Amino acid sequence: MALLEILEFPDPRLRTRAEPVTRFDAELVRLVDDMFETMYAAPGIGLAASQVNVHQRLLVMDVSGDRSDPMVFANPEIIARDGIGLMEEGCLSVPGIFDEVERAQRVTVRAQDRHGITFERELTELAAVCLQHEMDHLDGKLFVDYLSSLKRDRIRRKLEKDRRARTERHDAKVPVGAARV
Ligand code: GNR
Ligand code: NI
Repeated sequence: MALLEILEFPDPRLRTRAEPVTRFDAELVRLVDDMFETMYAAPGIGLAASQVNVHQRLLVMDVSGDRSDPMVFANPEIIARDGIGLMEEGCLSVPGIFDEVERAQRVTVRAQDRHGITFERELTELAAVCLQHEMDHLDGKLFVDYLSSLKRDRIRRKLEKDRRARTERHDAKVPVGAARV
């Protein structure tokens, strides 16, 4: 098992459109395991492969709060949606930012599991919101894209500043004269 690095807005790699999963092999099962480990450690309730720089149509979720309902969706498609509601969202790729987004309240999703078996599942409430949020990632879309360009620019500048501050702190740990590779 391994923790994967999560890309952060405005990294252009988050804008990649993911390709269908075609190989349901041991490597995919390992990727799914690593995505769960990364998501639980963050902690988060969902993670799309796009966020860990793997541009395949794959996402994991667990909205149970006690790790009791891990869900894997490969090649997900929403085949029915119902209702509309506003929900406060956050994103591991947009750390520390929360805002309201309009989403369908109930969705039926058809997808494949980690072994390639097709299933359908109906999701409501937080699980429905999370699935739509994760599926957006697979199309290179982030929740901040639903906000005004003014807010999005402000968020981008804040995250760039936070990232610079983090980089400077790491630099300070490097002893003077030490080799950098
Ligand atoms: O952990 C997460 N919480 C969350 C809360 C409300 C709506 C969506 C989410 S998904 C997010 C993890 C993440 O960034 N997944 O892509
Ligand atoms: Ni996200």
